[in-house]
This record gives sequence, C-alpha cells and structure tokens, in this order.
Amino acid sequence: MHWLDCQQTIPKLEGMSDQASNHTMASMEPEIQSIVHRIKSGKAKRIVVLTGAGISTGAGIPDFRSPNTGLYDKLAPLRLPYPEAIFHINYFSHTPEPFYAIARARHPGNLKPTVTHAFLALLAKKNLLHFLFTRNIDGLEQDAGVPTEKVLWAHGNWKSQHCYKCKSPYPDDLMNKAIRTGEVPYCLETGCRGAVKPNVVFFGQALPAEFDEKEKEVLEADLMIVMGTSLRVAPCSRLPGLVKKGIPRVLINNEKAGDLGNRDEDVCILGSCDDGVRQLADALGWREDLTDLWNEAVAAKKDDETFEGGTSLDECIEKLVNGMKDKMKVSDGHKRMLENHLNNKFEQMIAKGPAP
Ligand code: CNA
Repeated sequence: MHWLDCQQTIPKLEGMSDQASNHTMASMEPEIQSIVHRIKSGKAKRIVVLTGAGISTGAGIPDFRSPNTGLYDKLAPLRLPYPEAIFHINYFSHTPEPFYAIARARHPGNLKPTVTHAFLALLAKKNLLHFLFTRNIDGLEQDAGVPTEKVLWAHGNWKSQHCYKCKSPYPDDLMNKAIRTGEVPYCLETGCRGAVKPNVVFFGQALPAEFDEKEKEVLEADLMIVMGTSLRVAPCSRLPGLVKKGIPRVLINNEKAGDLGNRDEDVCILGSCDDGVRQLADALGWREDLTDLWNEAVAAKKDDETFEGGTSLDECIEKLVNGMKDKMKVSDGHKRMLENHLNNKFEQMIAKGPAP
C-alpha cells in the first residue's frame, strides 16, 4: 500500500551531473537522435511514460509548484496552514470549502487535450506505449485517445465521487452542480453529513491498489519518458529509479527533476513538453500523424455546458477570501486549532518514516 505523501519529497537537482544540467532544447540534437534511433530500430518497443501536471498547463490547468503561476503560490491569500492542506484529507474533513471554492477552476470541464496528450495517444497507436503512469487527475490523456487499459491514474480522477466519511457514492448531476456553484456537496445518507469528495487521491490517502502491480511494468521498459513533473511527490517519484540500468530515461520538463540526468544514458530535454514532443515527432518523421491525431482529439472533446463560462482560479480565490469570515466561520482560533492538529499529524507521519 502506498500513501500520497506531500512531506516525502525528493530534492531537486539531486546529484545532477554538470553535463546533463547544461542541456537545453537547442543543444540536445545528438541525444535526441540516439532516442530516435532506438525507437526506429525497434530497440524501444515498450515505452513507459510518467506524466505530471506540466503536460496540462498548456490546456489551462495550472500545476502546483511553478513559481507565480502554480496553484500553491496563488493560494497565498487564503492563508491556509500550508498550501497542500487544500488537498489533505485531514484538512478536507474539517474544512472542505476551499477545495470546492476552486474546484470549478481546476475541473477539466471543457478543456482540450494538448499536443503532448496527443503524443501519448500516438505512441499507443504505434503500439509503442507499454504503460502510462499519470499523476494527473484531469483525464485529458483519455480524451486524446490513450486506451484506458494502458493508463494508471495514480492520483485518481474527477470521473466519480463519494462521501469521504461513509463512502456512499454521490450522483454525477449533483456533483456537477456543486462544482459549478462552488458549494460543498454533503452526503445524502440519513444522519451522515460527510462532505462528498471526488475520487481523487488526497494527501494522506492510499493510492489505488493496482499501483503495486503496475509498478512492475517499469522493469519491462526499454525506454522511459518522464514529462511535466517535479518528481517531488512519492511514491510516483521513485518510478524512474526502477528503470533498469542501461535503459535510457528521457526527461521533458521546464526544469530538472529527481535524479534524471545522473545516468550516462539519460537524456534531459529542458523546455516545454509541447515543444519537446514536437521536436521528437519531427525527428521521428511523425509530425503529420501527430497533428492529425491532435486535431481529431480536440474536435472530439464535446463541450459540457455545465462548465461554460468557467470562472478563473484567481476569481474563485478572490470570492472565497471575500466571503471567508462570514461563510466559512474560520476564526483565528479555529485556524490555530487546525494548524496544531495538522502539525501534530505531520510530526507523527515523519516519526513513522517514509511510506513503504
Ligand atoms: P508539480 O509538482 O506542480 O510539477 C510540475 C512540473 O512541470 C514542474 O517541474 C514544472 O516546472 C513543470 N512544468 C509546468 N508546465 C510545464 C510545461 N508546459 N512544459 C514542461 N514542464 C512544465 O506537479 P506534479 O505532477 O509533479 O505533482 C504531482 C501532483 C500535482 C499530483 O498530485 C497531481 O494530481 C497534481 N496536479 C494535477 C493536475 C492535473 O491533473 N492537470 C494539475 C495540477 C496538479
């Protein structure tokens, strides 16, 4: 069993070699060619991919940790005990209002897959995608056409919901209404009154049971691609470390992440995911296929009128801040109580040591 643990972070640039750290898109040509050769020669037929929030920022969903644009920086006006609290099950159990206040701005609703999502679907179409681990909850890889049996949504997704307390399911139409209005939905079971939560894995909750089983797919990889993740949240962050020595690992990300770049065979393509996959597609002679597939995926995603005229994250946060004192009744005393409670929880978690 693995638990989503925001305290179990891996330092950035851990032991990154100077050679790897200096590579940029412009100077990566020989390394990209080695990956292209591996794919074209049939040596890479079982590609395992790990994706994170950075592949969906182009679709309009902010990631967590990018400075200024990431969700955690934007949450500052809410004065949460710590930014991750908004997605921590202990905090949600007391105070679900902040989560619902921003839910509409986080929901993929009418958002379209990016060219990076289309690249994943293209890998699948060419029978090269062995398995995709995503920590994203937006489901855009499925919208792009990646077959569901090839994906593990390690942190769950928005497609269903239940009461956090008694686990009763909750109807989709009422959930959509809650997301649209920003009001917390409560359990319909008599006497329960637990807040309803989408089936997204919060900090402090267990990952899907299949994670242990699917983790083994990484051992089968003859190429790994890691995209759009800071690799700072366990246990997904450890997946690249399971790739067998001698098997290339490709990082496509705005910044360096984890220990990618430490091994001789690693390739780090620093820059946007969309630029990185276009560059790979060009080098593979796949650009036309990629563009066609992307256009089809964008056209196929039907608009959901529930989310028309979506409210921006900044607007949602401003609204919550304005109504906070009256509506949420979060007094300074209540806030201090929560802080103490959560600090105690974290001390206990840290004392217990890292997740297995
Ligand atoms: P993170 O910690 O916010 O890291 C994102 C990484 O992507 C950072 O290294 C950024 O520099 C990088 N990045 C951002 N935009 C781009 C871009 N366009 N091109 C290249 N790199 C980019 O997010 P992680 O996924 O590592 O953290 C795991 C969390 C984030 C999981 O619990 C997710 O559920 C959660 N999350 C998911 C979504 C989503 O579903 N779209 C959005 C935000 C957060």
